[in-house]
Amino acid sequence: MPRLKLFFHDACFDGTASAALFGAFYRTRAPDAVIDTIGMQHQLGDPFGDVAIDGDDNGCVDFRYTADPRMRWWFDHHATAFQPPSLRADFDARADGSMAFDPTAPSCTGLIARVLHERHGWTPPPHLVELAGWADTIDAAAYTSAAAACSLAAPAQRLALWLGANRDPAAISRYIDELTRDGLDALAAAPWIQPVLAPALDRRQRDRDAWARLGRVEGSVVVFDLLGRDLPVPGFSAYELFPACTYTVTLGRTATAVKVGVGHNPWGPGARRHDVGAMCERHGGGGHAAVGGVTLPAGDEARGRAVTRALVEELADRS
Ligand SMILES: [Mn+2]
Repeated sequence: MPRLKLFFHDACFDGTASAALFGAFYRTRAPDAVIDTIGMQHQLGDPFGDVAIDGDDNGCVDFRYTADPRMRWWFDHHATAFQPPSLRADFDARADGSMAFDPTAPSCTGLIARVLHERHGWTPPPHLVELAGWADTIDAAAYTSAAAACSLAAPAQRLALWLGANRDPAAISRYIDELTRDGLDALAAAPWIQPVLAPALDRRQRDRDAWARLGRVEGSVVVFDLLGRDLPVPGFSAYELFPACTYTVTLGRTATAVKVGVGHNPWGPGARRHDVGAMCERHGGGGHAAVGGVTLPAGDEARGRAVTRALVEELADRS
């Protein structure tokens, strides 16, 4: 049986939804195909450096471009998809019907659905149309309020929480596989999801209380220094808890990296005056215009603090 290796942006609603949608399309053309899904994380240097692109066919969704000629399918919407930027020329020279890049697309899932329809006449089944709609909402943060963004009422939002809490790569592969066939409500109610989802819902409530105590307001920025704390990044909860802030800067660490995250409050009182992704790029990171981040080597907390300080100084409107 032919094997498709499908690389996707790991632990991300849009990344996994992109993999599910593309996998469903792929199966319409190759019903026997075995699809191996492989989560990818942004890192310093080439993230494909020690990754085997060795399926009978290979694809990558919602993640950076690689010039490796074995990567036949590629779809992304991140403005920083080409790193180094010279890779863009390789894409332009190679681009054919199996690749697409559109940094204006709200989600990669929506981009894939549109492109596959235009080029291949494929219409996704209703549950995948719903999935692409939620990916557009979640990835572009197209909510009417911070409260709506932080709500965990909808199955898609509960599953996004599950994706952030899950630590088992095999479970992500199962999640993608079931999403190709099943609706979000069925998956959010599936018994195998609950052992991770239920504690995650409890923990979210406790974390909210901790973020409310920890946030430090500096001008128009709210800063969260999570180093040494057992706390995830606040995400949109920062804007629900600190509605007057224009930007949030978060310093934290994972097992493998020190990370600085920057976001603009889309529901706040202040317009965005900075290209956040470009700012982060100057510190070695990247992102979108309104959301970005810098990833540093594990242990480099001093540089993490220095980058945080520099970003806060640039963003804080102290007038
Ligand atoms: Mn995306």
